[in-house]
Amino acid sequence: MKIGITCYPTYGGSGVIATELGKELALKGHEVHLISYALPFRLSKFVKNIVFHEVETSSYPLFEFPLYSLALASKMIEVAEYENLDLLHVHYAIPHATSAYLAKQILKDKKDLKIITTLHGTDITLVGLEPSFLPLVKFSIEQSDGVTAVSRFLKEKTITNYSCEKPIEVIPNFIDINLYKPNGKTAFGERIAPDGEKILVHTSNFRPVKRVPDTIKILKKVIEDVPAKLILIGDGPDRSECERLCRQLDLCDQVKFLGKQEGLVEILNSADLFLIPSQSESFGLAALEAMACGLPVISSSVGGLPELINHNETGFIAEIGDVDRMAKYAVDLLGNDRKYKLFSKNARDRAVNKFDKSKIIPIYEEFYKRVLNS
Ligand code: GMT
Repeated sequence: MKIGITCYPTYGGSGVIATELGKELALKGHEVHLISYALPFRLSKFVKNIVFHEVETSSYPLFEFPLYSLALASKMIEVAEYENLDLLHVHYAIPHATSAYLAKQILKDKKDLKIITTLHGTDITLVGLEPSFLPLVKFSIEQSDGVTAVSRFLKEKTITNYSCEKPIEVIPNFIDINLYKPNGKTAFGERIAPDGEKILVHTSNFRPVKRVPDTIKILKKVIEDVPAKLILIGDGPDRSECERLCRQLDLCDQVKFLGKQEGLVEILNSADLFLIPSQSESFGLAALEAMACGLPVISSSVGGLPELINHNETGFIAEIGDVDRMAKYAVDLLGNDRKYKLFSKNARDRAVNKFDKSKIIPIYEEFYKRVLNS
């Protein structure tokens, strides 16, 4: 198949999934055309069968804001026509599904370009709900030839919040279990915790929806019972507040801010527990990466997290903001070696058995075929 893929190229789970999907499809012999405003960060090396098409927005004194959605639609038309695409798979509805709709309509006398939209999270649960966006998002989803959501939760939200009548296929996110795997404790871990302290870890884009300050409050409670450190990976609007909270709670020596990092597998392997106390999380790809490395996860009970994490088996789930309970769960696991090992194995097994790329990529291929034949 000749497949166009559009995604956000910067840090973020939707861009990761879109790019990794593109790479896997290319490996299987499909021709993949990635269309975005910058080279996706997961496409750092040459991959046979993948071509990148950059969307450029021209500036003109009359335009106070760049016309990205239109520039994207124009690039989609160009690539679909001249590369003879069979379908265009867009990740994150806003504005990608709308640009794709425009491209499809403009091309309709020349070819039947099929559009597949994958819903990832805040495109449905937050941004898309803004009254000015809602009709546009609903329309663009319903005009897609195929729609997928990364969890049952997100599918249900789309149906209820948008009165969406389009069938939605749930295709969960995936991971490469041969890349994300337990490697044993690393030298990095010994540097962070030289006295054998336990290591908690969290990775995100530090947006308010991630509730990163909760991870620091959890650590504060955990160290009352178990010596521990917290590694925070990523960057974003809440980082300064988190640094201030560390100073206020006198935790500067126990919390390490690493900023954005590439070598996630090594860092995850140095840690013992993954924390994801989000306010909203449609899937939780970061938690899946940790589970694949054998880390039990402590999460809030929101969105798609309960579909990923089995409570009292691969980790623990608590109410949003209940840092006391989350800390109790952490102490329970970190202080009981036998239980910890069992949870660690369960977490890895669940990632391997349910979310390995070898299980999910064929589901996408099958879905593509169905849409092409519709
Ligand atoms: O929706 C977002 O906030 C952005 C998006 C992204 O691009 O990272 O995250 C969502 O998609 C990820 C990949 O499917 C999921 O793992 C995240 O849970 C989801 N984020 C939220 O729902 C907040």
